[in-house]
Amino acid sequence: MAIDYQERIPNNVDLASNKTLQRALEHWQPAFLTWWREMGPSDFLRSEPYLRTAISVDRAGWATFGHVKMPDYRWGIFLAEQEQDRRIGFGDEFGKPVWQQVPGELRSTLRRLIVTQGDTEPASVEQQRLLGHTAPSLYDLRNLFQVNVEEGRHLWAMVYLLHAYFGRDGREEAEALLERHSGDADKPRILTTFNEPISDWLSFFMFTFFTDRDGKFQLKSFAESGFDPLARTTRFMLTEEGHHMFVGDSGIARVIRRTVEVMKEVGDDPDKVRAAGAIDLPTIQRYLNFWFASSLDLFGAESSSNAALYFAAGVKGRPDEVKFEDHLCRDGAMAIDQPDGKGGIAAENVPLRNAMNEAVRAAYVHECAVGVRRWNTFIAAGGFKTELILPSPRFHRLQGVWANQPVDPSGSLIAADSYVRGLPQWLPGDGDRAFVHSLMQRVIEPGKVAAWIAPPDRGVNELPLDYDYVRLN
Ligand code: BYC
Repeated sequence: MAIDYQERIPNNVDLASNKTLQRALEHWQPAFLTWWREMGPSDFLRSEPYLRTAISVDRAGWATFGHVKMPDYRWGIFLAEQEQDRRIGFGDEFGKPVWQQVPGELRSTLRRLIVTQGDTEPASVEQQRLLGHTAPSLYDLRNLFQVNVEEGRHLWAMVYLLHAYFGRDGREEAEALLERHSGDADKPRILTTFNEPISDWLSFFMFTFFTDRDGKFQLKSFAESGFDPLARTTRFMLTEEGHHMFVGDSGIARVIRRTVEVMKEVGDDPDKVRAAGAIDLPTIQRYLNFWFASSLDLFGAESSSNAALYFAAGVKGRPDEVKFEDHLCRDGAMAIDQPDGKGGIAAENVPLRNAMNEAVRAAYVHECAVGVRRWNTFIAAGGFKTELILPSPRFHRLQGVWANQPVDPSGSLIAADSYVRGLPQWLPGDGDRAFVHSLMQRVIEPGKVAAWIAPPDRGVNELPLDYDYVRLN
């Protein structure tokens, strides 16, 4: 369906034919814009970044590019095309037709999941709101704003579902999505990672690599859902998500490449690397440890009756469910290591459905490891032996069986005091943050890049690197 951009809310869901829904969303729209002005990228309301805007769901050309003031961005509602005769691909409902409405008995479960997903989107915009002041280049500033407006669109995607399928409670939840705020002592965001500050660009790149990748896995799980509007919405969201992970992956690669250049000049002593204005590898490792561990928490507990229920009911599957042989997972178990309470580790057999969070987390860890291996090739190419390491998934966890356990990055349970003594080597401390913050000076001359990060390989949409990616009005 073609999208009418003259409409107040661009959409491919034929909003005009449902006046009640249209009015409800038009009522929410000013609240969203107020939130954007107050909690979105601070002080850039008049700037015009070169942004990609979704205009259809066609594979061949779903977006258009142009300079846009962010409050004028056309946040629209786009669902992937409906598949004819789509069937549920997993769980007890396997093979039955997907639902176009919410089944009564799953109403509160689905609402809770959609709210949790929706909550992360504005949360990330809030977390990143001050980064524009310290962007290392106009190219990076543009990418930050691209990520921000698309997270805003993903909020719209979830708000559409709440309004269209959950009546009054849905409308109330949509309002509450703008009332909770990242890091707020009274009304924080729902999931821990989304309350962590992102006050420097190294954190931003780690977040877009590790946390947006959790987003990818969660969205892929929803893309399998028996609730067809949720599946179609998340399928299209995944199209945009790829760029966010690219920003993280390429951002970290550029930081490392610059660090290696400096190491070639001054050697690998972290103090000397810092004195030469680059971020030393041990600091990068500590940031990596923090964001990886925090993002692992987003998959939930290793053994989860919630996860078993979602799978059984056909609400939330596994990413790319079609690739698995057994779509029912009624039998079988996964051996999951956990602390035995006596200082040791014991494996427990968790029924497959209850172990869904862990199965998906394992696939995520595997994908993260591919990224780290690629970054290590840049270090090796510089002639250095140091390697960045993905810590054990048991390290520094706040959710699940490993929550608050004294575990070192290799995954060994250690004495509590050794753990406390080890933490400054393993996680970013005040000194690391102060140093990284000291490098965060904004660079706004087209084509120029801050000294702590290598230039990108190429520009956006085949434009040159010295293009005016943001017009700072
Ligand atoms: N922090 O049974 P359990 C993204 C809660 S990122 C705080 O293990 P379950 C994005 C849990 O809610 C993707 N609380 O949980 C990325 C539950 O609480 P209640 C976001 C946590 O349900 C970058 C209790 O602990 N999408 O899109 O199996 C930028 C028991 O837990 C946490 C989703 O998360 C935590 N980390 O699994 C922008 C998908 N973990 O209900 C966007 C929707 C668990 O007992 N959410 N808890 O009060 C879900 O599918 C599930 O809620 C979870 C948890 C996978 C998160």
